[in-house]
Amino acid sequence: ELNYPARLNCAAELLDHAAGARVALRGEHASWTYDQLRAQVDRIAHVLRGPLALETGNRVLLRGTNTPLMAACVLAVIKAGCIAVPTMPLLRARELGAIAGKAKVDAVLCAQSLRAELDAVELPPAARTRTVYFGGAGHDSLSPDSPESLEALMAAQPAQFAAADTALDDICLISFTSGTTGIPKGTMHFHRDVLAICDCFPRSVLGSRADDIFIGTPPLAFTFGLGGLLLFPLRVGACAVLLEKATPEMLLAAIAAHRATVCFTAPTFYRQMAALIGACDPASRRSVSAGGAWAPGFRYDLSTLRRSVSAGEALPTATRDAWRSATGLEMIDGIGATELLHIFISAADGNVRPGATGKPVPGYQACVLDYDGRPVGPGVIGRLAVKGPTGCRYLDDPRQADYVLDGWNLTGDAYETDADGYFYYRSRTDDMIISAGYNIAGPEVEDALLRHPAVAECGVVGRADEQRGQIVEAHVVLKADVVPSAELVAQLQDFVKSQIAPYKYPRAVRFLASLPRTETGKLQRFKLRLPGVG
Ligand code: 3SK
Repeated sequence: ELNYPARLNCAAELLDHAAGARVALRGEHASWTYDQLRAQVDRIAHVLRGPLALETGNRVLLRGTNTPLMAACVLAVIKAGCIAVPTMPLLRARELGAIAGKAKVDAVLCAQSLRAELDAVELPPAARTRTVYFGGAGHDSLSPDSPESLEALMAAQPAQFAAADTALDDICLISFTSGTTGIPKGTMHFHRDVLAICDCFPRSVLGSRADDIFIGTPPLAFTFGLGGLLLFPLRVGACAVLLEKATPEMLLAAIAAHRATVCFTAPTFYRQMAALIGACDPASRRSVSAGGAWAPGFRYDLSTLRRSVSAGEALPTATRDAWRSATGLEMIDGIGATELLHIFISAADGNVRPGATGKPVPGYQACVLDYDGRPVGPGVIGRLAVKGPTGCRYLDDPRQADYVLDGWNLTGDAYETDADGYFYYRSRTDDMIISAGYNIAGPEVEDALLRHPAVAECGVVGRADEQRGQIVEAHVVLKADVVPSAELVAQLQDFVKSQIAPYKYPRAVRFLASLPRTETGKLQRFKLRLPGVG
């Protein structure tokens, strides 16, 4: 049971309990204790309420990579009683403009390194005059007394700010998702939602602790990253390492350098990291796999890592297996949604069952419904419905009525349960391929293809077909040095037939240089379905 006081400011709650001298955030250029983070947040909150003249409930667009200052901006907006509207760093001017307009933002805090795209946006006039920049370096930095410089404005402010007196169900965050369809939706979340996600998955599945060092790749603008790399660590007084950019190799090196204990990233990253570890000297790799001490000469010391969380996309069993054999770690898979803020089905340790995402995270309920909204039993694929302390509230969007039915959130995922109550992801509801009367889940075919040594990445969709209604079409990215050929197509088809029911094999196979993905790494299958693709 989650009980929060009627008057609640979640940013103050997260910041105010941890021991001041402990390190809260480590970035590439700054490392802050809890006391230092609080002081930065408070100065920014003063800037918002003072020089920028914002009022409670005003909306502030945030644009920045994962840095301590960006994290402080998010917390400051909320502590000041305003509403944070974080945006993904790679968004272009047109997308930023659509978000700024839809959210009717009143101000903007933007990283200096990302300002070029923002400067091309037509912002609401009040927001344009209240746009400030932070975090430049070298020739990129603003002069220390520029009225546009957040740091210059902060320097004139006191280091203590009394948190705005907000209610537990005041909105503090509007998180945008373009989902896999490309049309952005704003999801609104309360102060109590922010604490609820910290008090559900991290407590009952992850088991986060004050001595943890969190690390990972999802942007703070994606609620997967906001939770895993800022809110969850703060809730237990732990430390988070914020990486401005990371390749799989850089993440492995950073885990080792920071002695990280908890990693949050997406399945494709784990797959690539497992491949890099696999390429190391096998003798030294074995000592890491045994969960033991780091072997000298081994390139990546992962001996401190105790938790690896995968979400943002379905986890292929092949990837789970590859990560386990490379590191000895059992991955914690989870499904979350921007609409529900964070992970609501997951499993860890002895509760992991092969192929299953897990069970509802304590605090959440889940069931599988047929297309008439009736619950179906184990072994039947249907629509996932979820209920819990967080839920979908779209900002001014008719799609609200499709998402929430009788208090249940219909996430758009096709799931199946087993007799023990485990939930198995099958596909997005609109990714089910119906071919000659067979229901085929694209991700199952993808998992089979990923086991072939020539395949680096793949996406499987249905393509309209006169005879079969649809056929299974695989879009395959080959590993470096593998040459596409008709023989390879036949080999891949035979391989899939040897792994899963033969009627599921891809009748069409196309080779691509890369797959279309959202900024959060989700495969955009709708793009693979466009005419002329492949
Ligand atoms: O979108 C997702 O898949 C997700 C996963 C975990 C936590 C949060 C989100 C939005």
